[in-house]
Amino acid sequence: ASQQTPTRRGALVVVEGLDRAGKSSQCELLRDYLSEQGHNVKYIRFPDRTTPIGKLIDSYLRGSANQDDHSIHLLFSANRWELAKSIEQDIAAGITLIVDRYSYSGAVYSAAKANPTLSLDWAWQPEIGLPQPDICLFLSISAEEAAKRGGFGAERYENETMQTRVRGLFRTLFERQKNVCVVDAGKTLEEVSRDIQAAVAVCVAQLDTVGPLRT
Ligand code: T5A
Ligand code: NA
Repeated sequence: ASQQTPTRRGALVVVEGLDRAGKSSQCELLRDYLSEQGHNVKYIRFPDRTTPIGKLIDSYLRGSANQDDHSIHLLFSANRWELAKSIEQDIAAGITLIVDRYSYSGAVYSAAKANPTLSLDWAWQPEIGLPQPDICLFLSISAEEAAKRGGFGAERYENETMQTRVRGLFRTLFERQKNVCVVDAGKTLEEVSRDIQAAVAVCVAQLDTVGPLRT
């Protein structure tokens, strides 16, 4: 009797960091690298501005619509939940997903608003139960290095006060999280990319032993 080899699941790889840390550039480089290595790979990003919820988020970020802090927070989270099933299905089908921002940005940017009823703990709650990353690469960059990469854009949150708070909150959050790998993002594109490839290679090699994707 012929026996089918079970599909080896894909990995859930999250890339996080401050604005201009180089997340999107590195996600693209990692996607190309993993494809060349023969992996089935997909690159997705949050917020996903294409869905109905994503469109609300987009107009909020551009400043053309206002939202209560809690309300927009829950929309960012809902934007991940609406893709949770498809993330699980892709991983089970053997696709490695590279995710540009995830729950960590979700909790940290909302908590950085210093709204007295929106703590980091409150902000984390709606993220619980989402697919858990096999690895979260945190692209760490100093405020000085980030500033060299061009001025702030026009979107909400792109200002010094927010960025400083976000930096501190990422640190607090990552002290409590597993599977976080801090990458020095102040180096050249190629150097950062090599560091990421090395960390992801270790993660992918362990997939057979870590079992199914956790939620
Ligand atoms: N947000 C997001 C929430 O509040 N809640 C949530 O739940 C989520 C998911 C939009 C905003 O939404 C917030 C956080 C954000 O404020 P976004 O669309 O991901 O999030 O933000 P973007 O503006 O697209 O991305 P960033 O500004 O954060 O930039 P990246 O992706 O970190 O950086 P990248 O790759 O675009 O590079 C920036 C510049 O630096 C250069 C690049 O060429 C580019 O010019 N660069 C380098 N230069 C020198 N050396 C290197 N190593 C370099 N790497 C990149
Ligand atoms: Na980006």
